[in-house]
Amino acid sequence: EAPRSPGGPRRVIARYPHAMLVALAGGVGAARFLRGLVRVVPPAEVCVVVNTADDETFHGLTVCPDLDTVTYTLAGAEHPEQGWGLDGESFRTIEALGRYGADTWFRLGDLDLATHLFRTERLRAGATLTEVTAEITAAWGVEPRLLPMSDDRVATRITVDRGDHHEVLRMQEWFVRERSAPPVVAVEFDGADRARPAPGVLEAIDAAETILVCPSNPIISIGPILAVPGVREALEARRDRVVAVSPIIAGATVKGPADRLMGPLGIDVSCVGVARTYAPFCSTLVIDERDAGRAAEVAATGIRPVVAETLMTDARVAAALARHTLDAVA
Ligand code: FO1
Repeated sequence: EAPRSPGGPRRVIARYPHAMLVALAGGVGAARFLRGLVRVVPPAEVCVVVNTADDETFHGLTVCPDLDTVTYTLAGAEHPEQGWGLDGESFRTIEALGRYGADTWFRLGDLDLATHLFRTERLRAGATLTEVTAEITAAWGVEPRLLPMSDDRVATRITVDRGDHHEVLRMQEWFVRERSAPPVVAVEFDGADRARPAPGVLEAIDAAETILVCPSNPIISIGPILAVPGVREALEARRDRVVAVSPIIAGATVKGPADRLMGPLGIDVSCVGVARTYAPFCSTLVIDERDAGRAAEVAATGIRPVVAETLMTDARVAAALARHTLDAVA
């Protein structure tokens, strides 16, 4: 008999060459959702395709915020309020760097630095980001398979309005250094057109029973994943098996700058705007109870709306949301 798990009977994994559930993920919102998901399905059946267009080089180190946020959260080691970085973190090294006049606005924690040192050295030695990510997740005891969307460099560039001129900022410059304040004019994913999906990404989407789009920023978290050639097409081919969770509740973001990006790019800051954006590749959208009154508008975009509590105040709510999301396409 198959071993039991809290999520019900384990399915026979050996029959499936790839993980049965694929999740497309950005940072904090996705990580919280995935923490719920692994409570209701066997973690080893989950493959997470993670945005890497927020990645940046700081002090010579390759920092991959979304990969690390998902890893630390699934390991139960994340900073509970921030959502990113490690619990109980200190910042002595970054503060000491300030003595030399180095940039300190991106707060790399003392313990977090170990991850960036290890990753940078392994990449320098010739490992791919996919390989290093597998090593890092294994070291943290994280069971789901984490795949960067690509091993090739893709970088989000945000054009902002400075009043008398436009300026192109790197994602972390706009988001962290400038606190998402400068008005957005355009968003581009530098390198996306030449990027190849990381090994296993398209295969996992093709083989998945269900593909989940986590409650992440549609523009700068899910957008870059879709921009990697082949990914959007792979999702379109599986559209009836793709289900998303709206990251917008009652016209506002829970965390992060989605509202500062969607509006200027002509996307309604609502679950309806998310529905319109996702409709070409997604058949079902989980919207929040507070948005139940907009279900008909969502349906009119061609996506089937399903109403649930989506504000993940703790892991128990996240698990219930994951269960609802899976049931929505059962
Ligand atoms: N976010 C901040 O708002 N301020 C920071 O100083 C900061 C540092 C940081 C260090 C490592 C890391 O993995 C993430 C960090 N983040 C910080 C979060 C990061 O900017 C965002 O999680 C994503 O890029 C958006 O998903």
